[in-house]
Amino acid sequence: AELERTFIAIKPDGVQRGLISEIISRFERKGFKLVAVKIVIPSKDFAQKHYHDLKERPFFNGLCDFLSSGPVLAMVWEGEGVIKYGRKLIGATDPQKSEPGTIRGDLAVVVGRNIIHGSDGPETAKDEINLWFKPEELVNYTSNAEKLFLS
Ligand code: YYY
Ligand code: MG
Repeated sequence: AELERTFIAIKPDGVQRGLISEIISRFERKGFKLVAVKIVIPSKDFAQKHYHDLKERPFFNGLCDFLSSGPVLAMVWEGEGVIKYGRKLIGATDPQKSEPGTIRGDLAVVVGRNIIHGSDGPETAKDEINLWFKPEELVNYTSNAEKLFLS
């Protein structure tokens, strides 16, 4: 299977609410593999880079203020279909519309505090991984579990 990676971040509200282990466990139990992780407080300038696609939107400034307001848990997850399926685990952008069973559906109520970010496609995944991590921060390894379920 193709090596596929996505950028996932627990935003300051998710970190402050103590949801790190809950969120990591959902990706881990699914069978995805954690290949990079760090906790950082991004600068506002960095947050603007991360969300540059949204700079024309009315909520852009508040969004960037919020992302830079406290610790963010930045991660790279690897696995077959992880970009698209990661978005499925996360749920719709507006937690009012996220299905129960998804991270936002189960754990969030308002769009401005939806606790988690996930790359929305292969190009953004590559760009966001490169923005948040140096290549040497990504770990290449084969998990014992993937030997069982990948042929
Ligand atoms: O990728 P995703 O996080 O699901 O949504 P985006 O459309 O990329 O927006 C990024 C971020 O912006 C969203 O997670 C919350 C915030 N936001 C907002 O505050 N108000 C909106 N109407 C739309 C998005
Ligand atoms: Mg997005």
